[in-house]
Amino acid sequence: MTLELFCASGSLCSQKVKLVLAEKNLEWKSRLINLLAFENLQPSYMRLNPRGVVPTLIHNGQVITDSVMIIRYLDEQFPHPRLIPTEPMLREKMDGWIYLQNQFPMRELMYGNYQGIEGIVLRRSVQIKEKLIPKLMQANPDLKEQYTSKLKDIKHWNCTIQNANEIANLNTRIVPMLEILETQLSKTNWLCGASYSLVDTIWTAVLNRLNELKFGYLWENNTRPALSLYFNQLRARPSFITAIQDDKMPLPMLLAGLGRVFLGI
Ligand SMILES: N[C@@H](CCC(=O)N[C@@H](CS)C(=O)NCC(=O)O)C(=O)O
Repeated sequence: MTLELFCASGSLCSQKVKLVLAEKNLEWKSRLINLLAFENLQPSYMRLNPRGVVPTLIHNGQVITDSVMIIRYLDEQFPHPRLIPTEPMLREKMDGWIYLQNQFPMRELMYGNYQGIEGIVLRRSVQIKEKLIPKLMQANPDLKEQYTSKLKDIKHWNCTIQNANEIANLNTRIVPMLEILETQLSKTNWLCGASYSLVDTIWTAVLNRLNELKFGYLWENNTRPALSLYFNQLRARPSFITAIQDDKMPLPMLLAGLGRVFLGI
């Protein structure tokens, strides 16, 4: 049965899933959602994914949302190679790494730190979402609950990224997080020990995003040598090329998104 993935170009959470699909060499069908054109907020998508976010996986008629749930599901269904350790202690360790990543607000960090035109487009898109959702809610009363909680989340997101102090505060949380990684990686090659695991896919996407946001200096030039070596090893994996390096937004989609964000068309 086909694996169908609703995902978005450049989306961190989509990249986590694409990395796992690539590590397992699985065939899958891409259903690209244009976040800049707010396709994730459209009623048909909100019915599939009530939080209106990517990714969403469809497999054997099952709809699975949330990147971590999806990658766990993929590992259960397609255990070659197995990416979740079998040893209970390592599983617990894995959960700890997932928790550490989940409690770090990468979305706010990204939207708050992107510079130049990219930053302007992204921040403006969140402002537009705030105006768009009440209209969508009015036109689709059956989705009132979903849109209400989406709107609450967007308002909070918008407030945070408009507040330079909050973003500066968030930025100060990066180093302690990297220190935890450095301590582990000075002892083991991978985060859960001797073998590459599911959490290494998650941190590939996160470290790559931090690097894109110009925080790579926090591990480069011997600042955190174990983390630097780890990141280079992650980047050298074929999965990195397919899931991240080649993850560019198709031009027509980008133009449609820019038209929507700047001209409202
Ligand atoms: N916890 C969710 C978060 C998903 C998420 O926030 N996705 C982002 C892209 S990385 C998104 O769809 N943003 C659009 C929006 O919230 O409007 C997961 O891991 O799947």
